[in-house]
Amino acid sequence: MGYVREVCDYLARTSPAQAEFYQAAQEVLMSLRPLMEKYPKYQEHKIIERIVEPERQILFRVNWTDDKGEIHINKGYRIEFNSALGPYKGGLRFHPSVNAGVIKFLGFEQIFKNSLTGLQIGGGKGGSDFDPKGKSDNEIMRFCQAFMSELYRHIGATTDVPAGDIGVGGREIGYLFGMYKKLANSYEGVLTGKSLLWGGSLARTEATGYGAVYFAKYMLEDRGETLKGKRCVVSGSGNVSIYTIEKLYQLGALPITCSDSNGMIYDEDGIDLALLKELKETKRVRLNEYTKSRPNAKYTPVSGYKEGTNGVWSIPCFAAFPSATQNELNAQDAKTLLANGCICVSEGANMPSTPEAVDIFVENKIAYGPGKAANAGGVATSQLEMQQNASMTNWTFEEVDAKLAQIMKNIYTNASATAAEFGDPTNLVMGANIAGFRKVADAMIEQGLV
Ligand code: NDP
Ligand code: 2IT
Repeated sequence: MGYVREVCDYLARTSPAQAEFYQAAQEVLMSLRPLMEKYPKYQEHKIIERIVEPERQILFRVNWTDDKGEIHINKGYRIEFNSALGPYKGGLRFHPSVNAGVIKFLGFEQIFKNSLTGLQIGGGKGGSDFDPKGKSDNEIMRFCQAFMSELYRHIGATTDVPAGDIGVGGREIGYLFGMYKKLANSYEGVLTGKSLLWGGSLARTEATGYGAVYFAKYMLEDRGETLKGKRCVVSGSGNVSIYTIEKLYQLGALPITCSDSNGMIYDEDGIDLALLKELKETKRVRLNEYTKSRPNAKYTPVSGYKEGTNGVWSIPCFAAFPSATQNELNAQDAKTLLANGCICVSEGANMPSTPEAVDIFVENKIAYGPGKAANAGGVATSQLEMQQNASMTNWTFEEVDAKLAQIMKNIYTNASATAAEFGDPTNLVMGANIAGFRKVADAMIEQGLV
């Protein structure tokens, strides 16, 4: 069908230089072809043309002063992509690589991910090109306050509910919430990922990583396999990676790698989780510090990776958990993983595999869980936080974790049943894209042209 090319050409012409957004859009649109052929209503209502266009894009200036009093200017973004299923929901990313195309790709993915959770949440994303690395606590606070001094007028517990993403964790959510409360004069569940002292949900911190491992578990169960006793490789060393590693241990697997943007750790005895948490959550230092306490582990800087590859994916494993960032796993990495016997890839990060790598996983029919399905546990648990805030109750860790596991199971069942319905049962890329899209599209049709 020519419409995929037409829409992609239209996007390239009207929103130039947004490579990550075209990549995300193209993958979804390609997957939708069997659905579009079977149900002409989506074309009649121009759902594709409408869904690729954000409902609202907010771009703003953020000025702040560093500890020396010097003035800095950053770009702020909040892209409110689609509200057919509920208030806009999605994280904020603070990283120097952030631009409109990155936020649009993340917001676009979020629409379908949020739909897959089965909960009432629309899709949005935001952030800034601010670089939190090396900043003092006071600088982080001043930046978050400056960022919120504009964002507060656009968000609210029933309109748009941001959360964390790369560079935004519990500390940043605290400063953002404090400023929102002051400016809006309202104490409400306007952000998720809050502290347990003031409205946060137990298990939200753990949810994305735990969810990605649950997703792998359900994919493997269907194939008569388990993670028990299996070597697993994980990239990144932030929120998603740490709790992926924690859940892997709980299920009896052996996570042997982690990484940051400077290099990777290979610890064949298993990553020392307590040490990793101390380095990354408490001390906030670089990963090369790990070998000071674990001399038997091996640290390889990025310059030591084989050219054009990510070193993490060269370590033989049974299952891989990309948990750092977009396009961190390319075709060569995918081939290496398969050649070394990897049969499962569950994406904690958003769009970590390049399109060529995705094709290799799908063609080889491995248990491949694309990000919008496998990492949906984070946003799902954010919605559980919203539910608790709205009803002024608090659930136990076990209650939230059990709901998370059930949601991940439902997502897997829905994606695989939809893949089977459209003739390719192991293709969870198609299954997740069609299942996520179909619900949003039907809601848009029912709600009229708004
Ligand atoms: P964190 O900021 O906690 O950690 C990010 C990790 O990824 C760090 O180890 C970081 O290394 C590494 N990283 C980031 N950017 C790059 C890059 N350009 N190149 C190499 N390494 C990089 O973020 P999260 O763990 O929250 O997020 C990780 C991924 O998971 C992202 O794709 C995010 O969108 C996705 N995600 C997060 C959810 C959440 O609830 N937090 C929910 C669903 C998906 P360094 O410190 O060197 O930058
Ligand atoms: O990509 C994501 O799903 C997130 N960063 C979490 C979003 C959320 O609202 O919890």
